[in-house]
Amino acid sequence: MANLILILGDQLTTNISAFEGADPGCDKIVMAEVHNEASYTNHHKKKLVLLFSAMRHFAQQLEKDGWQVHYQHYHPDNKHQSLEGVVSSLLEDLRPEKIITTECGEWRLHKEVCHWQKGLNLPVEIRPDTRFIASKQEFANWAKGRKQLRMEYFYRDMRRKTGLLMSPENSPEGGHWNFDADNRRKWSGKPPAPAPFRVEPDAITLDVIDLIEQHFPGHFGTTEDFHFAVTPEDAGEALNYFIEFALPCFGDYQDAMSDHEDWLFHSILSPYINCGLLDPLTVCEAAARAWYAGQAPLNAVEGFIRQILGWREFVRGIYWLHMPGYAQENRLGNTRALPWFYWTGDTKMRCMHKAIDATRRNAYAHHIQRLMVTGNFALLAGVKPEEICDWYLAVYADAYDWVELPNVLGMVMHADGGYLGSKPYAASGKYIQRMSNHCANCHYKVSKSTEPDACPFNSLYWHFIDRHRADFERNPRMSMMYRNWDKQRPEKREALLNRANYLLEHLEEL
Ligand code: FAD
Ligand code: DLZ
Repeated sequence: MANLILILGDQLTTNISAFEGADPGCDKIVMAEVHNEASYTNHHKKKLVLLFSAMRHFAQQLEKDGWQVHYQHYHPDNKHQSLEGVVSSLLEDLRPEKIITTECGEWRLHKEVCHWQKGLNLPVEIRPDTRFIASKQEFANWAKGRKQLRMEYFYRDMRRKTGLLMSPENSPEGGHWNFDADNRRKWSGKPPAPAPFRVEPDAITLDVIDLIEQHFPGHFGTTEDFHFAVTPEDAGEALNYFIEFALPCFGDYQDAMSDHEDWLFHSILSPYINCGLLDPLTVCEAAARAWYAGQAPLNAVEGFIRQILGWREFVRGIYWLHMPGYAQENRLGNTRALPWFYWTGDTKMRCMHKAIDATRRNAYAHHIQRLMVTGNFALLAGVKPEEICDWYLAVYADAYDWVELPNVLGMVMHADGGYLGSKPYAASGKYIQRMSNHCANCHYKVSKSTEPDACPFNSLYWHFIDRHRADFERNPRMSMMYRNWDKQRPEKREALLNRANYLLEHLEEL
């Protein structure tokens, strides 16, 4: 008897476990564009275009390859607006023996699918997502008994497991596990950054753009200049393009920001890796080959591989180990609402304006913008984790709860009490000045702290340090900050706190 195989919008590959043992002659594939998934957050319009178009291309390819596919195109009047509704509507006609699916990336949907078997009165086989390098159990075993988790040690295990950048003697290539110290250069415009890889929209993508414009007008961002890949072939070309043109400088300028360049030397591959168009291990192997072939230096290649083999796997492990409780964490007791300018980019702070405006146009901002600009500001201002997490989940083409939540709640907001990261990434305007040219074009003066035109990051930084003394004073990585704060004259400290209090009361006006 036939099985019904459900493929989700972020599972767009036949290498997904749900396909294992499937028979094109008898099993039926179901894919559906549904309101519930398209609107559980205010998804960026470009993310909706990317996913619906990639889903349609994938379904078309499956049909060409001889699979029977039931595909629901989005329409607000569709009878079934949830995945369960679509699946249940097929059962009477198809009478499958069971439903097969690969586990969802997000707790929200996973919880629902786990109840389907009872509701649909049919076996539902949920298979593990083998696209990840470490299984959930493997990560849980590694984490067992550790009070704090450190990505670096997990990453070394993943290097050993995959053999990536390991010498024949099983030691790290180049003699070190990590070349991060070499990866902190400011970018002055040279060498020029490559333009992002572009795919011009085909007829399917153009149809989807019209659909999103018509039915999702209130969603964040714009569909203008959509140039993402929507097929595995084009995503593979995006990978080749990155390896050839950006990877050689990826390491040097990994932490840099620019007033004139949105993408710098980043790969822009996360939207594809996360929805199944690219396989994470294949991406790492391609980067490693570039080093062995002498096409890119080790600091770049190791730094890039660490992001995927280390950070990406690490945050996913933490997510599944601690959900659903993790989403409720707020150890710094933040209560402030997210300022409205996160949705408009309408702020005189140049770095914030640039990061949010790029996000609105591109559904993309690179890591340092997310961490040290929009994230840092939310941390310093004491924004409620729930509100800033909702923002990050909505605005990026690569955003899914399993990767967004640990990055925002753990890495940026330190709301898990330091479980994911050993210290908060709090920084004053000096850091932004050191790594970018934003400050030269800013309304605020990074050299000032207490005056009306002083950079808000400066006094907010000291306010953060002061108000969280009990949380961080004994953290060895923070003690120097407290010594510096205590060394300042009392009048200076008071002026800084007064200025920060004023800013906190007038956040919307910044
Ligand atoms: P590159 O800089 O070229 O890095 C290469 C790859 O490494 C990325 O494609 C990605 O797959 C992986 N990677 C790098 N850093 C991380 C990380 N911290 N966690 C997981 N994977 C990583 N990444 C997402 O995929 N989805 C998110 O929703 C997301 N939200 C984030 C929110 C915040 C506050 C922060 C600080 C980081 C977030 N990241 C997220 C991680 C990272 O910023 C993005 O993966 C990266 O910017 C994507 O751009 P890129 O493909 O050009 O990455
Ligand atoms: C993100 C997303 C969107 C916007 N739309 C759909 C959809 O219509 N149909 C679908 O199957 N998947 C969609 N997705 C991806 C799911 O939200 C994703 O599979 C879950 O969040 C689990 O990671």
